[in-house]
Amino acid sequence: MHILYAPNDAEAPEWLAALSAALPDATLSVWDPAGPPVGADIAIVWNPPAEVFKRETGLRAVFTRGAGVNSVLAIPGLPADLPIIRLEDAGMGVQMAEYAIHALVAASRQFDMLAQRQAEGVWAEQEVIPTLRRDWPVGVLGLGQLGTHVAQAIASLGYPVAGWSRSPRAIEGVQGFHGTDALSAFLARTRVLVNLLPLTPETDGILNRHTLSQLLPGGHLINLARGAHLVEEDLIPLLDAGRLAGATLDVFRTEPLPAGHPFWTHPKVRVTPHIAAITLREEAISQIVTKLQAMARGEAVSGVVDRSRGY
Ligand code: NDP
Ligand code: OXD
Repeated sequence: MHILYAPNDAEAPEWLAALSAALPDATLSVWDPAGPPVGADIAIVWNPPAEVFKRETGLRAVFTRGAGVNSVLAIPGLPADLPIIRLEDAGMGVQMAEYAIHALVAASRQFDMLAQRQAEGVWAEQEVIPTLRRDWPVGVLGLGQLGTHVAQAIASLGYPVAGWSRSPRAIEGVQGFHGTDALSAFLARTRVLVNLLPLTPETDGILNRHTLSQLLPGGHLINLARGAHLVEEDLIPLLDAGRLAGATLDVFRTEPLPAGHPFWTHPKVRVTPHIAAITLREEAISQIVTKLQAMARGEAVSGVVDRSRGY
């Protein structure tokens, strides 16, 4: 087996060392944009250039170093029958739950307001009102590997939680909505909206003036999936008009978020640099190696992207 690791980045030496320890018989290469084809049959990629697929014509499977596959599927000329296998949770679900809960309780427990009062040197005890969880219904867009983890973690704190998926999903403690026809009903019962959808032609721009206006009063948006889900120019007018109370954004149409972008300084927007769930090398390699070993035994593996759905 010849594995090509194709982000030629600072992490490459650690990935190669760990892969070599787990698969001592494998040949390993790092992508060299100026080099010749290496004859790889497996690639591990993250935001790969199209040249990887033009040059390495013997690939029989591609693993992604993350959960989202939109950047790989967008590559022109990606061979139609090449299996793309993505990370499934691999330690990201718990990170997403931590992030979503942090953003949720910053609003529901008034921690954002209290940080402001600290900056002013004000003891704000009289301003704090008890949190009634029923006043903070949470809706999770996407009930896959990560959305399910987030929905269950928030439900365990006693918040009313609903989720929206393409097909019906039965998750204990989570009210299920599915399909385009159910989106409005899902939004209308939601105050805090957490986005964990994959980016596909159907979900591109799904967070827009029309959909966000359907949230309950005092709504918050927590976008943890992809920047292109949000129509960025729609958000600030909704915040300024008081139609939304806040937004916590981890992902952006252009990353890094350009200097001078209004999100950097808007008082109702929290920005983090695409870190909601970081790929954990040990978990990721263990998952990939387990799947490679299963494939070598001729077994089917999970996490193979359905190209017709786009995720
Ligand atoms: P999954 O593929 O496991 O889950 C996707 C979910 O979205 C499924 O429930 C699916 O429905 C639902 N869905 C897809 N299309 C639609 C649609 N058109 N209408 C309604 N529901 C839809 O993905 P993951 O949970 O593993 O990851 C989600 C996303 O999180 C990734 O694609 C990536 O973009 C993002 N991400 C962001 C990170 C960050 O650090 N910010 C880190 C990791 C991931 P169904 O269940 O019916 O199939
Ligand atoms: C991912 C990501 O999709 O890091 O894994 O965004």
